[in-house]
Amino acid sequence: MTEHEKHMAAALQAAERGVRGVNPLVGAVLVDDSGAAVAVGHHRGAGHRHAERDALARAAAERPDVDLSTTTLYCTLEPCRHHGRQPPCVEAILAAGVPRVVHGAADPTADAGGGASELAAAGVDVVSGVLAEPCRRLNHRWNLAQQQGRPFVTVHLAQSLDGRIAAADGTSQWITSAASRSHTHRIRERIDAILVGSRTVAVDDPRLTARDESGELLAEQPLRVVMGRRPVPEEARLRRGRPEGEGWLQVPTHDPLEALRRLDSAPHSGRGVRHVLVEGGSRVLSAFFAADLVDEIFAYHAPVLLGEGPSSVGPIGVSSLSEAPRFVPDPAEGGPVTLMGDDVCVHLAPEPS
Ligand code: AOF
Ligand code: ZN
Repeated sequence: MTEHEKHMAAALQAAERGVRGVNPLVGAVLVDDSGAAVAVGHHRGAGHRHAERDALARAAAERPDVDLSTTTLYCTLEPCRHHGRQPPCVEAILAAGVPRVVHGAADPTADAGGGASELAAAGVDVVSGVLAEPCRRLNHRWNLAQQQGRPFVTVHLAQSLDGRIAAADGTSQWITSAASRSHTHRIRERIDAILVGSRTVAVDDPRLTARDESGELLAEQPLRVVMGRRPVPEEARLRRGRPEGEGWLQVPTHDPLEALRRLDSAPHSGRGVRHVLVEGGSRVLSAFFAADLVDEIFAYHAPVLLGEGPSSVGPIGVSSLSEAPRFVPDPAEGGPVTLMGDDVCVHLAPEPS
């Protein structure tokens, strides 16, 4: 391993502490001229400061003795050059007077990408492509979603040990633990939209709001999306009162890509919908899996056997093991496996291509 690769590996590790979705996972390490790390930063997720600024802010707070004009900034992603929810990292790097930047993957987006050449034009010594492959793999599905011009898709599977979502008589509350459900509500709070099938709305009458343990609404609420053609019943809880009855829409299609593209331009929090949580039911889930539109899975496995009950995912067109989509542990958010009450929550992503 070269010196550059060693520091990039540390930045990759830091990146994994973040939350991927609207934004990618990004890590940054500031190193002095003796090769010692001065500060480590990471991006916590959309709306939070970027990894580069995080590292620079930590250096300013914890190591004011270090002269930044003698340092090198390692970052897993090319520093951004645009004003989004956050100001451009390129500006912060130039303002801090950091003379060298080493980055891993390129930023594939049209607006934020191109920061490396801006830095080089301003006289910064830029090295690109160090550990480029692992840096790209860390966000491979995020990159794909950007290329396809659609929101990032997280899927939630709350199921029994044998992959079922209800008993034979339809009873399903609650299969998973309170801790698992609370985790889901925290995810609901930070995504832009939650999507379920029109059949699920008719059968389960879900509220699809983000709530705390006592049932109070959390500060941020997702747009609620019903996919499919079945009419939403007049008495559905989705329609009722304020704020319960606000912020929902129906996309009358069975094509998941079409549904996502429509959502991309649906207004939410002053911007488009860029991160969608798909919660079910089994038909909607199979449509998303069959179309390879699942970027991330949180699978909650409760230690209960339901045997005869319906399974969480319906047919996906797989007739032989060799055709079955495989998933790999997703290191984001503190690791791929978490105990939640008596449940095991597994965080997965499709195998990188
Ligand atoms: C970086 N460092 O840590 C991240 C970057 O809405 P914003 O302002 O947060 O910008 C999001 C875009 O910036 C995102 O789509 C991606 O292109 C880039 N993410 N860039 O320099 C970071 N998270
Ligand atoms: Zn940035």
